[in-house]
Amino acid sequence: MPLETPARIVQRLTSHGFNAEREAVTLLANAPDPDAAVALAVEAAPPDALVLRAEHVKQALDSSTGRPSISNGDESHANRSKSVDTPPEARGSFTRDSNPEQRSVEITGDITGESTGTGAYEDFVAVFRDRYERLSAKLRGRVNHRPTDALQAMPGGGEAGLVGMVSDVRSTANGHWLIELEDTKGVFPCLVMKDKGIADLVGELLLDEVIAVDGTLSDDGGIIFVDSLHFPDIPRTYKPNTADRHVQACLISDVHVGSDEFMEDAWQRFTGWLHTEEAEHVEYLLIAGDMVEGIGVYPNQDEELSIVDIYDQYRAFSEYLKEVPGDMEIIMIPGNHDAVRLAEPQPAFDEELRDIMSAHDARITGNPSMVSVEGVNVLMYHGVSLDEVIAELPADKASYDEPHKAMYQLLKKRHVAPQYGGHTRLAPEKQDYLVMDEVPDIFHTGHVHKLGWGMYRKVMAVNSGCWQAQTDFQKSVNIDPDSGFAPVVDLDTLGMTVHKFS
Ligand code: D5M
Ligand code: FE
Ligand code: ZN
Repeated sequence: MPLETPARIVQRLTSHGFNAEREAVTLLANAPDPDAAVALAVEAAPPDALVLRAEHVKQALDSSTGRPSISNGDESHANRSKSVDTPPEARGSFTRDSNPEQRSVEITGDITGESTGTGAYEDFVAVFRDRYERLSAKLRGRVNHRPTDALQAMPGGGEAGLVGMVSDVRSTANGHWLIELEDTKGVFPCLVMKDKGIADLVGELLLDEVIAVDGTLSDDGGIIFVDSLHFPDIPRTYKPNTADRHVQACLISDVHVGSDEFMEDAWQRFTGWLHTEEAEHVEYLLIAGDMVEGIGVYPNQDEELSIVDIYDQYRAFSEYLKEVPGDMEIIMIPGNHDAVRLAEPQPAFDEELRDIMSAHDARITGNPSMVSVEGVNVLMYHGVSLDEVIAELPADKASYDEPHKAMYQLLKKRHVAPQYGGHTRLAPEKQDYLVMDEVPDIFHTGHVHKLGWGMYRKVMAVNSGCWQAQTDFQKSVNIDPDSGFAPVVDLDTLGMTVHKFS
């Protein structure tokens, strides 16, 4: 079946305000005259229906061929008799065995409605204290640690360990590294000699992340000479959860509707493809932020807007969402271009925006959120901190060309946005929602508009590309975006396939 037909049908249905089930589109595509069939189906569909279902299409096609039309009688009976008596129009179509009753989605770690921060100084103290508590708990068993005040009271020369938040990293006159670690009692200096194997790890450090060190106290007791350095990390023995059946999730982000560079054609090829047999196991669509281009996000952004009103941008996005099969589950979080607070964690879209996007019954949650999809834990995070990680770390550890490696660093630090300040705006809350308490099975981010994926200690890290062509700013700084790609993960094996639509 050529891709054009379902794609064209989907667009026509969308223009009539319908989101459609895949089987409905397949039935229409296989009709002898698909255009006439669409017209019939649109006319016959219930006036209040948002989703055009296969049964609507069957009814419309049946009534046009003089088959007994379905009255208000027993609907289940009617459906049964019809499925035995397959209309000739549907021959050659495939049957989807998507089983909505087998689906399961559960959301945890969502800030929406839980935000208590008032922006007061104490809240910043609280959020860092909570970060320290939760990340240090993952490290305490790894070193023979003491709080900084106890270290200060210890005589020199003995073994010493410390779990602390990185408050400073600088090189000494001799080229060694001085790391200051802070705990709830104070700050303590730790020296990593340049000729030690672990010196390479110093390049991976970001301010405000929590690590542990082990070593020897100097003779005067004022400094630790570090022998080993530990990150909270993913346990090497981690075994990921997988789904019990063959089912797939498509992971995308950065749609940027409302931008001159939004790639409508690629998007429509993608949504058309979702209606084909090749995509029959793709039952979930995860969107990791930047649904729309927004307004006033970057300087001079208004020069590249095709839609200038933010609500109109969401209305247009909602229309594009209607092209996604009505029988797919959509889960989405906001990004830095979306109309929610910028500081992370970001709560989900408010009622007004949800209302605008209601045609496809998407699950809408905060940034970040842990989403359990058929037992597979997917950590969705937009990814603003990736800019920071890439800027701070050496190119072999994190770069725009290999965004998944920057994600590995976040997994290692067990925090989605370790360094406070710079690009990443942090909301003061009582709790640090950005700590990765639980190990995800899939880590899904976007934001940098580059496609990259890979396994870090059995965790699948995926940075989806975008649906926006290169902007003037990106041209000026040589960012060459990966636009129009759809990465698809098998939830039963965590295997990856990438489809290109640009
Ligand atoms: O950002 C997409 C990528 O481009 C991300 O890596 C940030 C970078 N970017 C884009 N525009 C700007 C400006 N004006 N200043 C700094 N960095 C920028 P996204 O936010 O998803 O559009
Ligand atoms: Fe983006
Ligand atoms: Zn972004």
